[in-house]
Amino acid sequence: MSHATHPEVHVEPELSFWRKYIFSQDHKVIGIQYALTSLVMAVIGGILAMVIRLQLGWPGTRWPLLGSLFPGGAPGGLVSPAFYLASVTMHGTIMIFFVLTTLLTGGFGNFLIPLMIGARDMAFPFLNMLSYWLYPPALLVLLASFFVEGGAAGGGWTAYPPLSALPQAAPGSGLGQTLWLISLAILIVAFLFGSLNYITTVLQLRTRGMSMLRLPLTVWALFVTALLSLFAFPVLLAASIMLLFDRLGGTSFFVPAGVLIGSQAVDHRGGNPLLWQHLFWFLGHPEVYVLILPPMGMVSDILANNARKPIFGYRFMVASIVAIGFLSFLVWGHHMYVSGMHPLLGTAFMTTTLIIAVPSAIKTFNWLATLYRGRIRFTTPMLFALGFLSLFVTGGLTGIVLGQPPVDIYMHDTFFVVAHFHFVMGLAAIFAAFAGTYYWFPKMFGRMMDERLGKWHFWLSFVGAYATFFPMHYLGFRGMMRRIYTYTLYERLAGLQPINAFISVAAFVLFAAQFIFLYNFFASAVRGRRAEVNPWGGTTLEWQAPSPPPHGNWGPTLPTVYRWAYDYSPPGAREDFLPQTAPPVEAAVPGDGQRRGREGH
Ligand code: HEM
Ligand SMILES: [Cu+2]
Repeated sequence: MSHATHPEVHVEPELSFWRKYIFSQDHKVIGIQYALTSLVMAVIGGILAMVIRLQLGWPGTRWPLLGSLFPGGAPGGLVSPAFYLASVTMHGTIMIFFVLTTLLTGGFGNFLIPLMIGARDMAFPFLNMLSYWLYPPALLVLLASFFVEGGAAGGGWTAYPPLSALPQAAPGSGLGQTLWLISLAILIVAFLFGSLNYITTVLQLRTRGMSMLRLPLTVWALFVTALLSLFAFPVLLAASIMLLFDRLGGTSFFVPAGVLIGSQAVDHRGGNPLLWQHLFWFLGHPEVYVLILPPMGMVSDILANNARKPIFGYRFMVASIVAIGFLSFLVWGHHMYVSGMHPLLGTAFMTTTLIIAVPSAIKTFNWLATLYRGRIRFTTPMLFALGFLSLFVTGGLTGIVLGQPPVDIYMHDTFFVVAHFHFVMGLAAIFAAFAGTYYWFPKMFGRMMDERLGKWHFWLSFVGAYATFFPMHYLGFRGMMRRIYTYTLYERLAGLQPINAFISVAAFVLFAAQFIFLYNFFASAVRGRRAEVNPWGGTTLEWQAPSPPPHGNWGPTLPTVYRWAYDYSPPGAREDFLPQTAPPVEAAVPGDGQRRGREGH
């Protein structure tokens, strides 16, 4: 559909409750469904993190409350080894696939893309509804695995064979692992439906005047993210199905001959576990960018809005997003330096890994330049966006350290890696998601979130995040491994217990602080202060729609775009911003010539 032929009037029949809120085809409802379901999963993933921290802080201690919460996993209050490994695996799986991916693309992507490009909905609303409705079955299958014989999968979120391929290998290799694979396969189909929608919508449904180089960076980031998902996820889908065949169908894609369990030889031959590692990380590294590109986009818009300045280096920002997206397919081998790869190949992956740091650094410097001499408003969304910046830089720097094979061979699978990816991916992405929630909440629910609670939430989370994860670098230097049940059994690691206890206490504070957010979120949705249409003085199109926007988003006519998304503090304008819909004449005042230069976008 070309831009000029949008249906201008769109009469909506009155919908039943079911069609309106449950089986809805409205991108905003689907976005909120995705976000709320992700929130439930985040609570479950968080509880599992607390289980992990209880065991690591005080290995071998009995916690009566834990015993009554998880009678199977922690009989008598003592976390069992199998339940510990299942907690680690499910925490990682849930947080990466069922919280961050679903929240950022399914939640923010759905809600924001049509609004920010001036469309009435996604290109394929029915497919969009299907995408969401694959998510609950996937998560039910995943959570059901806690209750089956042997418990949930225990082989890590990376599911390396042979542990994940041989049902008899360990308790967590049984039915739990099969359900894990099935669940992931269902969820990947949901992601693919979503990606097709986001890509088509951005390419086809932009309103009049919204050229690609006038898109807000949030949309650029979500667009490239959708391309990454589309190219990367099918590889994991195929690999998961192959692994299911190995487990259930007698094939040997990933299991070599001669594996012994106890003294029993397994009946497999000819496979290679490294094949899984390649397939997994061919998805896995792009996946980490699926989780960080949308935050980069959202933070760009929130920083510019709260600094009241145009984003610095817009075209470089776009180019960096595209470059990161492309390069993310060429670096997966940096997860496999210890797999016995040829040193020359290791050097090649090191080189691509260091190159990908360049566009990330460009973005970081552009954000700093955007802040420079801005009239900064320290709103809650802004605090979380600044928090993102800090966490992303902290985690990014250790990425450069880990990218060197000689260093990584020592650090691999230690807590140094845990610290790295929690900063750069987990924390940074979650802080950006909080920034986005506080920022777009008024558009989602027509009410404001409480700023005072928001600031408490921010400071406790920010200090809690550093207190929890920063000391993990040191644990890694000391050689403490990841995914270890009782490190105190090793004499050289026993002395690390006090630091681990400190980390656990900090983690409990961090966890508790999130209840401030939950309270603020639900209380504000019901009785927060009513939001104006454009409470933050934003330039982008969503701030022109009513709060919350009706089904179809816009009145009888679609908005028309005349300028880029960053006309903050334009010289000579009446207000300190010009929305993208402001026609050039409105600003025909002294100083106009200067601004025109930027309108070329
Ligand atoms: C400057 C950019 C980055 C570099 C150079 C880098 C480098 C690395 C390296 C070399 C490892 C492997 C360490 C090991 O397993 O021993 C690693 C692990 C990891 N990185 Fe990064 N990284 C960067 C950015 C990111 C970003 C942006 C994310 C996510 C948004 C991310 C998420 C992860 C995750 C999840 C792991 C752990 C994988 C596992 O379970 O083994 N990294 N990183
Ligand atoms: Cu990677």
